[in-house]
Amino acid sequence: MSTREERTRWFRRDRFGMFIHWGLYSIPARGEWIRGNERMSWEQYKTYFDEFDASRYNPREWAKAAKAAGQKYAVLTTKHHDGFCLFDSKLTDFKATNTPAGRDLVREYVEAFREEGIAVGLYYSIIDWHHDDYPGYGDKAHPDRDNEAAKNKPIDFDRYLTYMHGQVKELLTNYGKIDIMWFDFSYDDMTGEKWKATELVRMIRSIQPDIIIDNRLGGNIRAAEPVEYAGDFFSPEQIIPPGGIVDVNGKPVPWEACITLNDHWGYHSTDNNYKSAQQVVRTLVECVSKNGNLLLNVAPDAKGEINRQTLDVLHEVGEWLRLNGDSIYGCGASALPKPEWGRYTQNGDKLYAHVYDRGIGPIYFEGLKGKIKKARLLRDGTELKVETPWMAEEYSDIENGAFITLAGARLPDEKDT
Ligand code: FUL
Repeated sequence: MSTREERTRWFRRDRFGMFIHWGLYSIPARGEWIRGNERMSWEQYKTYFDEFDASRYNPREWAKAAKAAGQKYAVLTTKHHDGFCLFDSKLTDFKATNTPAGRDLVREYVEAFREEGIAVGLYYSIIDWHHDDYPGYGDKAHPDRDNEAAKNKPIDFDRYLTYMHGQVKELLTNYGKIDIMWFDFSYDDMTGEKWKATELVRMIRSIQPDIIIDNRLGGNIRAAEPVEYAGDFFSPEQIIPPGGIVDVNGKPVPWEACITLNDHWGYHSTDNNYKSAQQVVRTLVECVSKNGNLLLNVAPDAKGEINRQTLDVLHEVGEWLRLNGDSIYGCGASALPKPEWGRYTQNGDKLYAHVYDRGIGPIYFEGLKGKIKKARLLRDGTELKVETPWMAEEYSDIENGAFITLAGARLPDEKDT
Protein backbone atom coordinates (compact mmCIF):
# COMPACT_ATOMS: atom_id res chain seq x y z
CA MET A 1 0.00 0.00 0.00
CA SER A 2 1.19 3.51 -0.77
CA THR A 3 2.36 5.81 2.00
CA ARG A 4 0.71 9.12 2.81
CA GLU A 5 3.80 10.82 1.42
CA GLU A 6 3.34 9.08 -1.94
CA ARG A 7 -0.44 9.44 -2.12
CA THR A 8 -0.37 13.15 -1.42
CA ARG A 9 2.49 14.03 -3.79
CA TRP A 10 0.21 15.43 -6.52
CA PHE A 11 -1.94 17.16 -3.91
CA ARG A 12 1.03 18.95 -2.34
CA ARG A 13 2.16 20.01 -5.79
CA ASP A 14 -1.19 21.22 -7.17
CA ARG A 15 -2.11 23.43 -4.20
CA PHE A 16 -5.36 24.98 -5.46
CA GLY A 17 -8.80 23.40 -5.76
CA MET A 18 -12.47 24.28 -6.24
CA PHE A 19 -14.99 23.32 -3.55
CA ILE A 20 -18.59 23.13 -4.77
CA HIS A 21 -21.56 23.25 -2.40
CA TRP A 22 -24.73 22.47 -4.27
CA GLY A 23 -27.96 20.79 -3.31
CA LEU A 24 -31.64 21.35 -2.42
CA TYR A 25 -30.57 24.10 -0.02
CA SER A 26 -29.51 26.15 -3.04
CA ILE A 27 -33.23 26.82 -3.68
CA PRO A 28 -34.07 28.71 -0.45
CA ALA A 29 -30.59 30.22 -0.90
CA ARG A 30 -29.90 30.89 2.77
CA GLY A 31 -26.96 28.54 3.16
CA GLU A 32 -26.56 24.77 3.36
CA TRP A 33 -27.48 24.47 7.06
CA ILE A 34 -30.95 25.89 6.49
CA ARG A 35 -32.89 22.78 7.38
CA GLY A 36 -31.05 22.35 10.68
CA ASN A 37 -30.81 26.04 11.55
CA GLU A 38 -34.42 26.91 10.78
CA ARG A 39 -35.78 23.62 12.14
CA MET A 40 -37.51 23.09 8.85
CA SER A 41 -40.04 20.27 8.76
CA TRP A 42 -39.71 17.47 6.25
CA GLU A 43 -42.93 18.64 4.54
CA GLN A 44 -41.40 22.07 4.02
CA TYR A 45 -38.05 20.76 2.87
CA LYS A 46 -39.65 18.25 0.53
CA THR A 47 -41.03 21.10 -1.60
CA TYR A 48 -37.44 21.76 -2.70
CA PHE A 49 -37.01 18.09 -3.56
CA ASP A 50 -40.16 18.26 -5.68
CA GLU A 51 -38.93 21.23 -7.68
CA PHE A 52 -35.16 20.72 -7.97
CA ASP A 53 -34.65 20.64 -11.74
CA ALA A 54 -30.97 21.58 -12.20
CA SER A 55 -32.05 23.02 -15.52
CA ARG A 56 -28.89 25.04 -16.10
CA TYR A 57 -26.51 22.45 -14.71
CA ASN A 58 -23.64 22.16 -17.11
CA PRO A 59 -20.61 20.84 -15.23
CA ARG A 60 -18.44 21.41 -18.29
CA GLU A 61 -18.87 25.12 -17.63
CA TRP A 62 -17.89 24.61 -14.01
CA ALA A 63 -14.86 22.60 -15.07
CA LYS A 64 -13.85 25.26 -17.57
CA ALA A 65 -14.15 27.94 -14.91
CA ALA A 66 -12.00 25.88 -12.54
CA LYS A 67 -9.41 25.33 -15.21
CA ALA A 68 -9.33 28.99 -16.18
CA ALA A 69 -8.88 29.83 -12.50
CA GLY A 70 -5.80 27.61 -12.32
CA GLN A 71 -7.50 25.11 -10.04
CA LYS A 72 -6.13 21.60 -10.38
CA TYR A 73 -8.73 19.64 -8.45
CA ALA A 74 -12.33 19.91 -7.33
CA VAL A 75 -14.56 18.58 -4.56
CA LEU A 76 -18.36 18.36 -4.94
CA THR A 77 -20.94 17.82 -2.19
CA THR A 78 -22.39 14.46 -3.24
CA LYS A 79 -24.49 14.45 -0.04
CA HIS A 80 -24.57 17.23 2.54
CA HIS A 81 -26.01 17.06 6.09
CA ASP A 82 -29.58 17.19 4.70
CA GLY A 83 -29.02 13.70 3.30
CA PHE A 84 -30.00 14.58 -0.27
CA CYS A 85 -27.87 12.70 -2.81
CA LEU A 86 -26.74 14.26 -6.05
CA PHE A 87 -25.92 10.72 -7.20
CA ASP A 88 -28.08 7.79 -8.17
CA SER A 89 -27.77 5.79 -4.95
CA LYS A 90 -29.56 2.44 -4.87
CA LEU A 91 -29.86 2.82 -1.10
CA THR A 92 -32.27 5.78 -0.94
CA ASP A 93 -35.06 7.49 -2.83
CA PHE A 94 -33.85 10.89 -1.64
CA LYS A 95 -31.71 11.54 -4.68
CA ALA A 96 -31.42 13.75 -7.74
CA THR A 97 -32.65 11.08 -10.14
CA ASN A 98 -36.02 11.22 -8.35
CA THR A 99 -36.36 15.01 -8.67
CA PRO A 100 -37.42 16.81 -11.84
CA ALA A 101 -33.68 16.97 -12.65
CA GLY A 102 -33.81 13.21 -13.25
CA ARG A 103 -30.05 12.98 -13.74
CA ASP A 104 -27.08 11.53 -11.91
CA LEU A 105 -25.37 14.84 -11.27
CA VAL A 106 -22.25 13.28 -9.79
CA ARG A 107 -21.60 11.20 -12.88
CA GLU A 108 -21.76 14.29 -15.09
CA TYR A 109 -19.50 16.19 -12.71
CA VAL A 110 -16.87 13.47 -12.64
CA GLU A 111 -16.87 13.15 -16.43
CA ALA A 112 -16.71 16.88 -17.08
CA PHE A 113 -13.86 17.59 -14.67
CA ARG A 114 -11.87 14.56 -15.82
CA GLU A 115 -12.19 15.81 -19.36
CA GLU A 116 -10.55 19.10 -18.39
CA GLY A 117 -7.74 17.21 -16.67
CA ILE A 118 -8.89 18.26 -13.20
CA ALA A 119 -8.58 15.79 -10.32
CA VAL A 120 -11.90 14.75 -8.85
CA GLY A 121 -12.94 14.77 -5.21
CA LEU A 122 -16.18 13.79 -3.53
CA TYR A 123 -17.49 15.42 -0.36
CA TYR A 124 -19.73 13.12 1.67
CA SER A 125 -21.42 14.07 4.92
CA ILE A 126 -21.46 11.38 7.60
CA ILE A 127 -24.13 13.50 9.29
CA ASP A 128 -27.55 12.78 7.78
CA TRP A 129 -30.72 14.60 8.87
CA HIS A 130 -32.84 12.51 6.54
CA HIS A 131 -31.99 9.01 7.67
CA ASP A 132 -34.27 7.57 10.37
CA ASP A 133 -31.38 5.89 12.14
CA TYR A 134 -29.06 8.87 12.32
CA PRO A 135 -28.97 10.02 15.97
CA GLY A 136 -28.77 13.79 15.51
CA TYR A 137 -26.00 16.20 16.16
CA GLY A 138 -25.94 18.09 19.46
CA ASP A 139 -28.57 20.77 19.86
CA LYS A 140 -28.81 20.88 16.08
CA ALA A 141 -30.24 17.39 16.31
CA HIS A 142 -32.31 15.77 13.66
CA PRO A 143 -34.82 18.40 12.47
CA ASP A 144 -37.46 15.66 12.39
CA ARG A 145 -36.95 14.94 16.05
CA ASP A 146 -37.99 18.17 17.69
CA ASN A 147 -41.07 16.71 19.37
CA GLU A 148 -40.77 14.42 22.40
CA ALA A 149 -42.23 11.30 20.79
CA ALA A 150 -39.86 11.54 17.86
CA LYS A 151 -36.93 12.34 20.13
CA ASN A 152 -37.43 9.12 22.07
CA LYS A 153 -37.96 6.92 19.05
CA PRO A 154 -35.36 4.15 19.17
CA ILE A 155 -32.83 4.15 16.37
CA ASP A 156 -30.64 1.43 14.94
CA PHE A 157 -27.32 3.19 14.41
CA ASP A 158 -25.75 0.10 12.85
CA ARG A 159 -28.36 0.33 10.15
CA TYR A 160 -27.26 3.89 9.48
CA LEU A 161 -23.62 2.80 9.34
CA THR A 162 -24.45 0.09 6.81
CA TYR A 163 -26.22 2.72 4.73
CA MET A 164 -23.40 5.26 5.03
CA HIS A 165 -20.67 2.72 4.24
CA GLY A 166 -22.80 1.41 1.38
CA GLN A 167 -23.12 4.84 -0.17
CA VAL A 168 -19.40 5.48 0.07
CA LYS A 169 -18.88 2.15 -1.67
CA GLU A 170 -21.27 3.20 -4.43
CA LEU A 171 -19.44 6.48 -4.90
CA LEU A 172 -16.08 4.78 -5.16
CA THR A 173 -17.25 1.93 -7.37
CA ASN A 174 -19.52 3.58 -9.90
CA TYR A 175 -17.61 6.62 -11.14
CA GLY A 176 -14.14 5.39 -12.06
CA LYS A 177 -11.05 6.77 -10.39
CA ILE A 178 -11.70 9.23 -7.58
CA ASP A 179 -8.82 11.28 -6.23
CA ILE A 180 -10.14 12.66 -2.94
CA MET A 181 -12.71 11.43 -0.43
CA TRP A 182 -13.71 14.43 1.65
CA PHE A 183 -15.72 13.40 4.75
CA ASP A 184 -17.63 15.86 6.92
CA PHE A 185 -17.53 15.40 10.02
CA SER A 186 -16.94 13.75 13.38
CA TYR A 187 -17.93 15.73 16.47
CA ASP A 188 -18.00 15.51 20.26
CA ASP A 189 -17.64 11.84 21.16
CA MET A 190 -18.96 10.79 17.75
CA THR A 191 -15.59 10.04 16.29
CA GLY A 192 -13.52 7.30 14.69
CA GLU A 193 -14.75 3.88 15.70
CA LYS A 194 -18.29 5.19 16.32
CA TRP A 195 -18.44 5.47 12.53
CA LYS A 196 -16.59 2.15 12.09
CA ALA A 197 -14.00 4.27 10.44
CA THR A 198 -11.21 1.69 10.29
CA GLU A 199 -13.48 -0.64 8.35
CA LEU A 200 -14.65 2.23 6.18
CA VAL A 201 -11.14 3.39 5.31
CA ARG A 202 -9.97 -0.16 4.56
CA MET A 203 -12.91 -0.62 2.22
CA ILE A 204 -12.12 2.70 0.52
CA ARG A 205 -8.45 1.85 0.02
CA SER A 206 -9.28 -1.61 -1.30
CA ILE A 207 -11.39 -0.02 -4.06
CA GLN A 208 -9.28 3.08 -4.69
CA PRO A 209 -5.74 2.46 -3.43
CA ASP A 210 -4.40 5.90 -4.39
CA ILE A 211 -7.26 8.00 -3.07
CA ILE A 212 -6.52 10.60 -0.42
CA ILE A 213 -8.87 11.14 2.50
CA ASP A 214 -9.36 14.19 4.72
CA ASN A 215 -9.10 14.02 8.50
CA ARG A 216 -12.74 14.53 9.44
CA LEU A 217 -13.55 10.94 10.42
CA GLY A 218 -11.67 11.61 13.65
CA GLY A 219 -8.30 10.48 15.01
CA ASN A 220 -5.24 12.65 15.45
CA ILE A 221 -3.44 13.16 12.18
CA ARG A 222 -0.60 14.86 14.05
CA ALA A 223 0.18 11.79 16.16
CA ALA A 224 3.53 10.03 15.71
CA GLU A 225 1.65 7.05 14.32
CA PRO A 226 -1.84 8.16 13.40
CA VAL A 227 -4.68 5.62 13.26
CA GLU A 228 -5.70 4.56 9.75
CA TYR A 229 -8.76 6.77 9.62
CA ALA A 230 -6.90 9.90 10.75
CA GLY A 231 -6.58 10.64 7.04
CA ASP A 232 -4.04 11.99 4.61
CA PHE A 233 -4.49 15.70 5.10
CA PHE A 234 -5.68 18.12 7.76
CA SER A 235 -8.66 20.32 6.82
CA PRO A 236 -8.83 23.62 8.69
CA GLU A 237 -12.03 25.50 7.89
CA GLN A 238 -12.12 29.26 7.28
CA ILE A 239 -8.68 29.69 8.83
CA ILE A 240 -5.08 29.37 7.79
CA PRO A 241 -3.11 27.74 10.58
CA PRO A 242 -0.55 30.41 11.56
CA GLY A 243 2.46 28.09 11.58
CA GLY A 244 1.22 25.51 9.10
CA ILE A 245 0.60 22.01 10.46
CA VAL A 246 3.30 19.72 11.76
CA ASP A 247 3.10 16.37 13.54
CA VAL A 248 4.39 15.76 17.06
CA ASN A 249 7.89 15.30 15.65
CA GLY A 250 7.79 18.59 13.78
CA LYS A 251 7.33 16.97 10.36
CA PRO A 252 4.96 18.83 8.03
CA VAL A 253 1.48 17.30 7.68
CA PRO A 254 -0.31 17.94 4.38
CA TRP A 255 -3.17 20.37 4.89
CA GLU A 256 -5.82 22.22 2.95
CA ALA A 257 -7.70 25.28 4.16
CA CYS A 258 -11.26 25.31 2.86
CA ILE A 259 -12.48 28.88 2.53
CA THR A 260 -15.70 30.46 1.27
CA LEU A 261 -15.66 33.08 -1.46
CA ASN A 262 -18.39 35.10 0.28
CA ASP A 263 -19.64 34.23 3.78
CA HIS A 264 -21.56 31.05 2.98
CA TRP A 265 -20.83 27.61 1.59
CA GLY A 266 -24.22 27.04 -0.01
CA TYR A 267 -25.68 29.61 -2.41
CA HIS A 268 -26.91 32.71 -0.59
CA SER A 269 -28.74 35.16 -2.77
CA THR A 270 -28.12 38.28 -0.69
CA ASP A 271 -24.59 37.63 0.53
CA ASN A 272 -22.49 39.88 -1.63
CA ASN A 273 -19.47 39.93 0.59
CA TYR A 274 -17.23 38.39 -2.05
CA LYS A 275 -13.49 38.30 -1.61
CA SER A 276 -11.57 40.10 -4.30
CA ALA A 277 -9.20 38.29 -6.65
CA GLN A 278 -6.33 39.91 -4.78
CA GLN A 279 -7.58 38.54 -1.47
CA VAL A 280 -7.92 35.08 -2.99
CA VAL A 281 -4.41 35.25 -4.45
CA ARG A 282 -2.98 36.35 -1.12
CA THR A 283 -4.88 33.60 0.67
CA LEU A 284 -3.45 31.06 -1.74
CA VAL A 285 0.06 32.45 -1.30
CA GLU A 286 -0.40 32.38 2.48
CA CYS A 287 -1.37 28.70 2.35
CA VAL A 288 1.52 27.71 0.09
CA SER A 289 3.97 29.76 2.18
CA LYS A 290 3.00 27.43 5.05
CA ASN A 291 3.04 24.19 3.05
CA GLY A 292 -0.71 24.08 2.58
CA ASN A 293 -3.41 24.05 -0.10
CA LEU A 294 -6.42 26.25 -0.69
CA LEU A 295 -9.82 24.75 -1.47
CA LEU A 296 -11.88 27.75 -2.53
CA ASN A 297 -15.63 27.37 -2.40
CA VAL A 298 -18.12 28.28 -5.10
CA ALA A 299 -21.88 28.03 -4.62
CA PRO A 300 -23.90 27.37 -7.77
CA ASP A 301 -27.51 28.60 -7.65
CA ALA A 302 -30.63 26.45 -7.60
CA LYS A 303 -30.52 25.98 -11.35
CA GLY A 304 -26.88 25.00 -11.33
CA GLU A 305 -25.21 28.19 -12.47
CA ILE A 306 -22.14 29.82 -10.95
CA ASN A 307 -22.84 33.54 -10.78
CA ARG A 308 -21.01 36.31 -12.60
CA GLN A 309 -19.31 37.74 -9.51
CA THR A 310 -17.78 34.36 -8.75
CA LEU A 311 -16.71 33.75 -12.33
CA ASP A 312 -15.07 37.16 -12.53
CA VAL A 313 -12.98 36.51 -9.42
CA LEU A 314 -12.01 33.04 -10.64
CA HIS A 315 -11.00 34.46 -13.98
CA GLU A 316 -8.82 37.14 -12.46
CA VAL A 317 -7.15 34.68 -10.10
CA GLY A 318 -6.49 32.48 -13.14
CA GLU A 319 -4.83 35.36 -14.96
CA TRP A 320 -2.54 35.91 -12.01
CA LEU A 321 -1.71 32.21 -11.89
CA ARG A 322 -1.07 32.07 -15.62
CA LEU A 323 1.78 34.54 -15.11
CA ASN A 324 2.83 33.65 -11.59
CA GLY A 325 1.84 30.01 -11.20
CA ASP A 326 5.48 28.94 -10.88
CA SER A 327 5.42 30.54 -7.44
CA ILE A 328 2.50 28.31 -6.37
CA TYR A 329 2.47 24.92 -8.10
CA GLY A 330 5.17 22.63 -6.79
CA CYS A 331 6.07 25.19 -4.12
CA GLY A 332 6.03 25.07 -0.36
CA ALA A 333 7.35 26.93 2.65
CA SER A 334 10.79 28.48 2.68
CA ALA A 335 13.09 27.90 5.63
CA LEU A 336 13.81 31.65 5.66
CA PRO A 337 11.96 33.75 8.22
CA LYS A 338 8.80 35.51 7.04
CA PRO A 339 9.88 38.79 5.45
CA GLU A 340 8.41 42.07 6.65
CA TRP A 341 7.20 43.05 3.19
CA GLY A 342 5.26 39.94 2.26
CA ARG A 343 5.67 36.19 1.91
CA TYR A 344 8.07 33.64 0.51
CA THR A 345 7.26 30.47 -1.33
CA GLN A 346 9.98 28.13 -2.51
CA ASN A 347 10.57 25.32 -4.99
CA GLY A 348 14.04 23.79 -4.66
CA ASP A 349 16.59 26.57 -5.08
CA LYS A 350 14.03 28.94 -6.54
CA LEU A 351 12.78 31.41 -3.98
CA TYR A 352 9.63 33.39 -4.78
CA ALA A 353 9.16 36.74 -3.09
CA HIS A 354 5.55 37.90 -2.90
CA VAL A 355 5.99 41.59 -2.21
CA TYR A 356 2.91 43.20 -0.65
CA ASP A 357 4.54 46.30 0.71
CA ARG A 358 7.17 47.65 -1.61
CA GLY A 359 7.99 50.59 0.59
CA ILE A 360 10.01 53.40 -0.93
CA GLY A 361 13.11 51.66 -2.11
CA PRO A 362 14.76 48.33 -2.80
CA ILE A 363 13.40 45.23 -1.13
CA TYR A 364 15.58 43.78 1.61
CA PHE A 365 16.38 40.07 1.68
CA GLU A 366 17.62 39.11 5.11
CA GLY A 367 20.40 36.54 5.17
CA LEU A 368 20.84 36.29 1.41
CA LYS A 369 24.05 38.26 0.87
CA GLY A 370 25.97 36.61 -1.97
CA LYS A 371 23.37 33.89 -2.30
CA ILE A 372 21.19 35.31 -5.04
CA LYS A 373 22.42 34.16 -8.42
CA LYS A 374 19.91 36.21 -10.28
CA ALA A 375 16.56 37.85 -9.72
CA ARG A 376 13.72 38.13 -12.16
CA LEU A 377 10.24 39.54 -12.07
CA LEU A 378 8.08 36.46 -12.43
CA ARG A 379 5.24 38.00 -14.38
CA ASP A 380 7.34 39.03 -17.40
CA GLY A 381 10.90 37.87 -16.84
CA THR A 382 12.31 41.36 -16.34
CA GLU A 383 15.80 41.34 -14.85
CA LEU A 384 16.05 42.85 -11.39
CA LYS A 385 19.22 44.26 -9.89
CA VAL A 386 20.69 42.62 -6.79
CA GLU A 387 22.80 44.85 -4.57
CA THR A 388 24.82 44.36 -1.46
CA PRO A 389 23.65 46.76 1.20
CA TRP A 390 25.50 50.01 0.99
CA MET A 391 27.14 51.01 4.26
CA ALA A 392 26.64 47.46 5.52
CA GLU A 393 29.55 47.76 7.93
CA GLU A 394 27.83 50.58 9.76
CA TYR A 395 24.58 48.66 9.96
CA SER A 396 25.59 45.28 11.29
CA ASP A 397 21.99 44.13 11.30
CA ILE A 398 21.90 44.22 7.53
CA GLU A 399 25.36 42.98 6.71
CA ASN A 400 24.09 39.52 5.77
CA GLY A 401 21.35 40.75 3.55
CA ALA A 402 20.86 41.74 -0.04
CA PHE A 403 18.70 44.33 -1.73
CA ILE A 404 16.74 43.88 -4.91
CA THR A 405 15.71 46.96 -6.80
CA LEU A 406 12.25 46.88 -8.23
CA ALA A 407 12.54 50.28 -9.92
CA GLY A 408 9.48 50.75 -12.07
CA ALA A 409 8.54 47.07 -12.16
CA ARG A 410 4.90 46.42 -11.55
CA LEU A 411 4.23 43.79 -8.89
CA PRO A 412 2.12 40.75 -9.67
CA ASP A 413 -1.01 41.84 -7.92
CA GLU A 414 -0.77 45.52 -8.71
CA LYS A 415 -3.25 46.61 -11.33
CA ASP A 416 -2.29 48.10 -14.68
CA THR A 417 -3.70 51.46 -13.71
C1 FUL B 1 -18.73 22.14 7.67
C2 FUL B 1 -20.16 21.89 7.29
O1 FUL B 1 -21.03 21.82 8.40
C3 FUL B 1 -20.44 23.08 6.41
O2 FUL B 1 -21.77 23.09 6.03
C4 FUL B 1 -19.51 23.03 5.20
O3 FUL B 1 -19.84 21.93 4.39
C5 FUL B 1 -18.06 22.96 5.64
C6 FUL B 1 -17.08 22.77 4.53
O4 FUL B 1 -17.90 21.91 6.54
O5 FUL B 1 -18.27 21.67 8.78
